[in-house]
Amino acid sequence: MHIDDFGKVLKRHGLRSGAGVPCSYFTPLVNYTTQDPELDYLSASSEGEAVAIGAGMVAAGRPAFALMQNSGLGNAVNPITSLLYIYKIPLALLVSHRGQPGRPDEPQHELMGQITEELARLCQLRTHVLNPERFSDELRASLGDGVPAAWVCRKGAFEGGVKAPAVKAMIHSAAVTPASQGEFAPALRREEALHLVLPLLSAGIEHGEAPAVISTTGKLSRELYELDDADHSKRNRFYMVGSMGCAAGFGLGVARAQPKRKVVVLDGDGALLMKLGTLATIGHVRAENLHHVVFDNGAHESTGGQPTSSPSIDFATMALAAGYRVGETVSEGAAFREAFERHMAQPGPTLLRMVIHVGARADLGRPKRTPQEAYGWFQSYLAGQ
Ligand SMILES: Cc1ncc(C[n+]2csc(CCOP(=O)(O)OP(=O)(O)O)c2C)c(N)n1
Repeated sequence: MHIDDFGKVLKRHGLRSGAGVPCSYFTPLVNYTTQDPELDYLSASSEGEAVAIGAGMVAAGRPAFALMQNSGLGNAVNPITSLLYIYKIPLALLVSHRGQPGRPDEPQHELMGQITEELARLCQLRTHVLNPERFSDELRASLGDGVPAAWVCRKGAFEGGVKAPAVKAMIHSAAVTPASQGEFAPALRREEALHLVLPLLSAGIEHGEAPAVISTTGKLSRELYELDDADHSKRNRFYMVGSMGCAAGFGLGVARAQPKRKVVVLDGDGALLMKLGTLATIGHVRAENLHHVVFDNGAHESTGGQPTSSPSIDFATMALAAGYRVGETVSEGAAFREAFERHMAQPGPTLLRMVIHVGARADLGRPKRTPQEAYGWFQSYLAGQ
């Protein structure tokens, strides 16, 4: 299929946004998505991150696609099964088919080549082999039904189009130092720290102007849910219950789709470490409306408190090195509140690391709303309804 014709179909169905990781089968497609000024395409650091970004875009009202090599379908299985599936997010996945049976290819593609379509179907993606004559109808059907779908694209599926621009990497190297330095001893637990910034997470909520708040999976989302008002009606919240590490990518998707809305990502150290590449993606695109907060207890507390490598890592310096405008560490309540407010008042991306104690209430509940209800509320808030 000529890539220009394919692009016309995407646009006809409103798909002007997406993210992905390239495959050589997709050279015409990636050259097209990265160079067409009408498209907002982000180069992701992993396929799972691309799915999270695309899902955030869809949640914020922009139909979106994620493109990947089939080897990367393996990297994306968790966000597909615990983000797209549970929230029924109709992202369009374009998956290349390296290692197609009967066609000689590199050994590393052999097994995934055999199981690509089956894996996509097992993940309950509505799965098609890309056929130019059927693509438009299939896309319309999946968007209409609100189901995530995959198109497996064989070798030679796309042709023509513009060439990739010559890359001349100008590497800038500099020592970066965060404003905050020294030792940080925790004073609060996560729930106490969250409590301090609740008013800032809800400012403007009645007028539809509150930030979009995305909280990472595990106890953080459960605590935020419990702290929110009695009927749990804070519709600007997206309490993630899966897709560990994807809160920041999802937040980036929302931030791209709604550049005038502030987006707050409430992350954990374990989750951030799982998709550390997302720091680079956010920093590279200089997401001005994104504010990243990491509740760092040095542990995977939600699964029993096993240590993470966070104590030997400086997330604030890493964020600065990745292109964030601000990277800062705090550990005390008043400093946290002050820094959070200050970060929200300036252009992002900003990263605030709040060093906290391990510890949570024994009677901590779990979200009572179904994932689809919760997603519907968040989506309708972002749509201004
Ligand atoms: C892909 C994946 N791996 C592992 C888990 C299990 N898991 C759920 S929460 C969690 C710990 C998260 O740690 P962190 O982000 O530091 O947050 P904390 O629990 O300390 O608040 C783990 C390992 C998961 N949900 N998904």
